[in-house]
Amino acid sequence: MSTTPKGLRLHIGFFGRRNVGKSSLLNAITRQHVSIVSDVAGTTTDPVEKPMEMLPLGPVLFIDTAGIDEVSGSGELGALRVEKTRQALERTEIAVLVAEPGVWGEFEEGLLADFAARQTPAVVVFNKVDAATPDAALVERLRAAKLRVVLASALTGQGLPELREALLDLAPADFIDSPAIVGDLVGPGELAVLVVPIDKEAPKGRLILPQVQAIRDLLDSDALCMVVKERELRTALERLKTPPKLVVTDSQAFLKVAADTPADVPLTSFSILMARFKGDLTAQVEGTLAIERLRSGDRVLIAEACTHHPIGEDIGRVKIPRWLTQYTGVKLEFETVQGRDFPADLSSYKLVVHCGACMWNRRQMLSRILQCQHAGVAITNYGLTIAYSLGIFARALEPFPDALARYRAMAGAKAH
Ligand SMILES: Nc1nc2c(ncn2[C@@H]2O[C@H](COP(=O)(O)OP(=O)(O)OP(=O)(O)O)[C@@H](O)[C@H]2O)c(=O)[nH]1
Ligand SMILES: [Mg+2]
Repeated sequence: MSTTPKGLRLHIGFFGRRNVGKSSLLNAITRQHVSIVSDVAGTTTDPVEKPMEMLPLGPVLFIDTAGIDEVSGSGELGALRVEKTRQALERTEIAVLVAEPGVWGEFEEGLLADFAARQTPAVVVFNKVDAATPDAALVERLRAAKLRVVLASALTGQGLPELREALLDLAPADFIDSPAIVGDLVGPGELAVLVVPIDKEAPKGRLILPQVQAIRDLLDSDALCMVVKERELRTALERLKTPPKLVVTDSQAFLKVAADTPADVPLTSFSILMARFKGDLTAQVEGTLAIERLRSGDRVLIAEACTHHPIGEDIGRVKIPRWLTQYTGVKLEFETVQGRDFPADLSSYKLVVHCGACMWNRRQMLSRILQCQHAGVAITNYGLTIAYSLGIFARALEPFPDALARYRAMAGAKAH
């Protein structure tokens, strides 16, 4: 990700008076010490730019500006700081105005006016709420003006999930949407084999969206694409002169397809492709490992983005509960929700197993992931859960080196 050109990174600027905690907030949100923090007002002088990978947003460029206020804004040096900050504002795509409780005036109003004039989306953060409470009427007035307001503490971490969520909400759509489903994994002229079972659950006369999107994405990448049912896979592979670059299967046929695909051919599922395309694969890989911690009586929430009538051996209601129960060997309590009915209070669940959210935009899915992280609840998805329960997790992650490395680092010797 460090190779992402600066121009393609989302530029997030931190503005505010001296000493309000801009650098501290930035460090806290990135969990890295990128700017020097001190209690001497005026520590940051030039804007500090830091390219980061901020989950779930992706490549961002944080700009930590020098604090300006009545004292530092006067004189020659002050004029330079003001000018530098103005320049930072010019390249800022999301502005974070940091203030501390009890200090608000023309300076903050002026910055908000600047943001508005440039049509730069902005979030106001009242920092240091561990030490003092911001004026309720002011917070109310800002919110009434449709501004995002977050009460935070860089010291305790309070409000940081809300700040991340605000940044996600304010980010432009073309930044949020990840470009590739599968085309980046299969080069021009290379072959992908897609395994599509035609069973009772398959809709009559057509393919489902992730399958169609995968085919289209492969065509866009000048790749070759072969589509087979799981029963014909072995014959199809035998007929090929060279092995395919990738096999993608419906998760429900994972075991058979894994058995029929030579070990040196990378294999994954549509649902795992969707975890990357619509969500955050690494975060959901981390969430999957919560399966190891499930105990008897734990509640598992199965969440489906679409509302459909369950048919036969429904994946969310029958198959995933069965596989999870077999793997863990304990009695779990499953609950299913559909569409927008996602519980506001997730605290009673140990794990959320989400569908691939193929009908949603990425922001919606990322927002759910953040909601879960916020509540301290692990979130995974259908394909990842199935691969894990069936003992082929590492294999299914092979096409995604970052996610695989994360899994190996977390699972250590137990990685399978
Ligand atoms: N109590 C409390 N103190 C904080 C918090 N955040 C920052 N501080 C303290 O406030 C002081 C200033 O923090 P900085 O992060 O350097 O502030 P800044 O806005 O970057 O300052 P300049 O770079 O000078 O503009 C430091 O002493 C921090 O430890 C917070 O959430 N709570
Ligand atoms: Mg600073």
